[in-house]
Parts: sequence; structure tokens; C-alpha cells
Amino acid sequence: MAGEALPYLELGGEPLEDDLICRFRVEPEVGTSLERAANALAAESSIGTWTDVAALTPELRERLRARVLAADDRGVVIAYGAVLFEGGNMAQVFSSVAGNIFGIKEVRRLRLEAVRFPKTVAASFQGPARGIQGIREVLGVTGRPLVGTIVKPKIGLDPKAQAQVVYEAMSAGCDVVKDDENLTSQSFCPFEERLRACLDAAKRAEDATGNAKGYIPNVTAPTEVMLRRTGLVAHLGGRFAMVDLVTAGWSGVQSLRGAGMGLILHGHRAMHAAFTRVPEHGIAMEVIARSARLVGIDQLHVGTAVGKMEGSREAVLRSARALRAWPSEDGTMADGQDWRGVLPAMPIASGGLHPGHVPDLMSLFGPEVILQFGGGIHGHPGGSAAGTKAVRQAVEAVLAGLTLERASSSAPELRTALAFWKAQG
Ligand code: RUB
Ligand code: CA
Repeated sequence: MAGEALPYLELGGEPLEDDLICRFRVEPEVGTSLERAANALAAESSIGTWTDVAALTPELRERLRARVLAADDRGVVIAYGAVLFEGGNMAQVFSSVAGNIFGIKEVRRLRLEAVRFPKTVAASFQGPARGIQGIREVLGVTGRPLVGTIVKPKIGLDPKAQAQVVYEAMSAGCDVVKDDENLTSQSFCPFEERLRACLDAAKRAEDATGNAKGYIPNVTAPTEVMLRRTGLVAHLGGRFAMVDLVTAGWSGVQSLRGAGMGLILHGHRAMHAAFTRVPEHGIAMEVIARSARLVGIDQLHVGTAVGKMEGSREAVLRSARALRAWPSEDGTMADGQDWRGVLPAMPIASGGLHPGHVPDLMSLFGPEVILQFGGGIHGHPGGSAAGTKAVRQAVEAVLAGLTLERASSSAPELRTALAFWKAQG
């Protein structure tokens, strides 16, 4: 439609300091120009609808409209004034910039690739209670990646059996041991009983090894139940809690963080791939990672690039950087976002990993990461303790500059692990 009014376009315009900026990849519907699709996106995600509305006066629109600053091969950049957002409400942010627009007919496919949160919006969220430094202080570990495991089988064990796995893995060298994403409080493993048994196992492992240990119970549930569960964790001296942040939702996570219990919040991202996986559509994991850090997640699954789950090296690193970027004194991070006071969070590499992956993982992430193994520890032919030792031996080998093959000559558990998983292809 030549000459049609596209009032949300301001191509070539400059963002204001206080704008929240989104970069989208847009595939317009056949017969729709990129400019028209971008205009529709900006309208629907801010104040407009499909037709003119009398109460939306030119003045009101001018004041509150989102502005399309670019629409070309590199994507569509839309700037939103901070006034469009309620402080401290991540659900509202996503309902705006990642809501209805995924369903409008002007776009065939749409992906939210990156978000820049301005200072005012970033400052309205609490951020991690403990962050990377707090996690390391609690566990007393410096200079190496943290090592964790997920109890396997993922569900089915009773509290006593779960606690036994926790004890074995911790006493053999795991820093943290966690529940899996679909274990909450089923009849065969009620939350409170499991929590008590596993915290007791962690305490025994601490006594046996002289090292601090963290049991990470999955508290995912309706918000008031999560709050009760985390209250119990804190009351019993636990220091971590895991939440399935996508299925529980931003508000659930914010309520956990807002309760001020000071627990380290572990974010499992089950269901993220429903919208992060297809490169042409959905929401990039980087956006989820950034937002998770703002709402208070201390440690978050970001993928591995080498394990069983999808995700390229670049995508994994983008998420890791969004979590770890440390604000300099003036609050600015390497990516230009001003997040004064928001502590850096820890990335977690997890999913289909075994000790043979450790060199790749350490070169990809560096030391600031939690390396987390489920099957790659409990599937070791020697059992969970041997599997844990094999992982720790692999980490030590890399730190010492040795190949795993070389190190395995004096590390029998690692030798067995390498041969076992090599044989499995
Ligand atoms: C891994 C596991 C986690 C995955 C999820 O177990 O239980 O749920 O890490 O994937 P295993 P992601 O080590 O046996 O594969 O971390 O990519 O979100
Ligand atoms: Ca799992």
C-alpha cells in the first residue's frame, strides 16, 4: 500500500537513554512489506491495535508509541520508552515486547533476538541475592569450575534412596547435587521428607570431606507452595533452591526472590526450547538468561554446545555472557547495558555430559561455570561415586594442562569413564 501511514516508524532515529530496545528478526507475511510488519509490531507491543481508536489521540500516541528505529536485513529494532513498563514486573515486560506480536498476521515468523534493558528498568528488579561470588563463598571453592550432579533416575527414588545418591556424589567430590526438573513432591518422594533426608546427607558429606556442599531441592509449584517450600529450606539450613523458571513463570521467580530468604536460586529452563530452538521464530535464550538474572536467578542452565541438547557455541556463549557480565563502576557492562548493582550470575552447562566433555566445556566457558552431569556420573560402570571421581579427575587434568588420556593413566575412574562412553559412541 504505497503512501500508507506507518506512524510507528522512525527509521534512522536514535534511541533515548531510557529506552528499552528490542532487536527482532522478522519474516513478514507474503505480500506485507518489512516496514508495514515492523509498524504493526511496534503498535501491538506498545499502544496500538489494528484500527484507529478515537481515544488514541495523536498526542497520546506520540507520547507512548514504540518507535521502529531500523527495519532492514539486519533485523527490526524497536525502542520502547521506560514509561511503558511497570517497575519490577517482568511478566508485564514480556506481555508487552514478547506477547501478542507473536500471533499477528503481518508476520509469518518472528524472533526476539536481544533486549537492552535501560538503567531505570534494570534497577527496578532485585537481581541475584548471592550471584557468582556468593555461590563460591557458600561452597568455599575458587579457581575451578564447580561440579554438580542431578540425581538419576530423574524421578522414582524414595527420599532415603535419593539421599543416598546425594551422599555418595557429594562425598566423592560433587559440590552441589540437585533434584531433576520433574521431581517436586510426588507421592513416592514427598518434598519435606526428601528435603530433610537430603540436607542430612549433605551435612554428613560435609563432615566426611571437610568441604561445604549444596543440596538443591526443586521447589517448583504454585507460588504460595513454592514460598512454603523455600521457607522450609531456609529454616532447615539449606542454601539453594531450584525453580523451573519457564513453567513456573517470571512472577513465581520474583516472588521467591522477593521473599528475601537469601537462598541461591537455581534456574532450570525446561520448556525453553519450545520457543528458543527454531532460529527463525520465538525468543532467543540470551533474552531469557538476561531476564532471569534481573529477576534474581543466581545460576542458570544455558546449554553445553557439546552434550545432548541443542544450542550452538555462539548461542551458549551469548547467554553465559549475559549472565556473567560484571558492571563496571559506572554501572556499564561490556555490552553497554547499565546494570548497576545487579550481581553477575553463574552459567550451568548440563545435558548429556560425561567426563570426556570436560576439556571442551572448560575451554568454552572458562572457570566460571557449574559443570553438571546426570547420566555421565550415575551411569559410570563403577556407580555414582566413581562417576563423580572421574569428573573431578577430568577437571584436575585440564587445570594441570594434561590431556584426559594422559591423566587417566593414574586415574582409574576417569580411564573407565573414557573407555565406557567412547564405546557407546
Ligand atoms: C541433564 C538434566 C537436565 C538437562 C536439561 O541430565 O537432567 O535436565 O541439563 O537441559 P543428563 P539444559 O546429564 O543425564 O543429560 O541444561 O540444556 O536446559
Ligand atoms: Ca533433567
